[in-house]
Amino acid sequence: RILVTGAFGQIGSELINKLSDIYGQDNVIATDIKSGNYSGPFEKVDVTDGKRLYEVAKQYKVDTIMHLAALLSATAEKMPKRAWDINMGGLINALEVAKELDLQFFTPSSIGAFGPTTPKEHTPQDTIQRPTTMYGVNKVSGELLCDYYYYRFGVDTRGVRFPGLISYVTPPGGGTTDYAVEIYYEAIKQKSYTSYIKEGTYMDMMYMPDALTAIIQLMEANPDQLKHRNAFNISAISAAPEDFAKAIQVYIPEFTLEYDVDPVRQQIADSWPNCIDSTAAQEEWGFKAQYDLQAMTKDMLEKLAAKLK
Ligand code: VAH
Repeated sequence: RILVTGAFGQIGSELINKLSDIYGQDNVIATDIKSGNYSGPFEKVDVTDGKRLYEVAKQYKVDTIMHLAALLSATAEKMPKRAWDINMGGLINALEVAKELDLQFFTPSSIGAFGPTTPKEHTPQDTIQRPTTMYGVNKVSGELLCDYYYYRFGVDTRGVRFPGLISYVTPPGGGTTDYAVEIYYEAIKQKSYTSYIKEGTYMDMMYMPDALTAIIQLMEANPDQLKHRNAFNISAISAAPEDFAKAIQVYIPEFTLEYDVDPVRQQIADSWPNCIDSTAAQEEWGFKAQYDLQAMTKDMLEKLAAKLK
């Protein structure tokens, strides 16, 4: 039985369906601060309420927690103290439940866990992590906290550093990489997009199906193979806004891209790597992304054309 926090966010809303397909919907307990579109078990849980989280995990006799509830990078910069309370308070509550009930534990880190002094090209699995955003501080702290719960208490914690995730089901909320999702919606709606991230800004990106597969593959991996735990670099695509425009123009030749840079989100993006190295994940648990920019663009435009009809 798996309890998912943040179940109606960008990752959660697709993860609960993927987990239901594999393990059966009765075994996937969705929790969030608001209800959403899911016909399986749902419980209203605010992850800053550790007692409530413990009670739900105990009531449903779960053996795994996938902790996704968090504020993303741009939102966290608007309300850093609140971001600390949710991102760190929620995380340690979830880790405590995993320790008390002996649960397997997943939570994502991010390329946001790196900062301006991190090598930007082929960023190594083990390297300098001095992020300059509250979100990044939360992600580095979260990685260290999850490793601590593994070494100190034996909790089976595992995580990945997600790139910007692109999906057509639930839009992300308050991220820096959200432009890479918006651009597809606007390409369908009005054949043009104004990017708040400037030309030539490279970041790691990944299509949601690859992200979901990575979570399940990592959680099912043989623990004896894992030299790392929190958290694995994984990436699929390194792209800048103009690369998305070129890929879209193959299907919508008249698509145009303009720029109106948002200095706050540009500064966050500039502090992150251009492309990270996924070798450790490939070697330790067989990570392999299926979607490149062209395949993702084809699928995104097809699915959105149907969704936005
Ligand atoms: C964000 N989508 O932009 C998230 C993610 C790597 C980016 O952490 O904050």
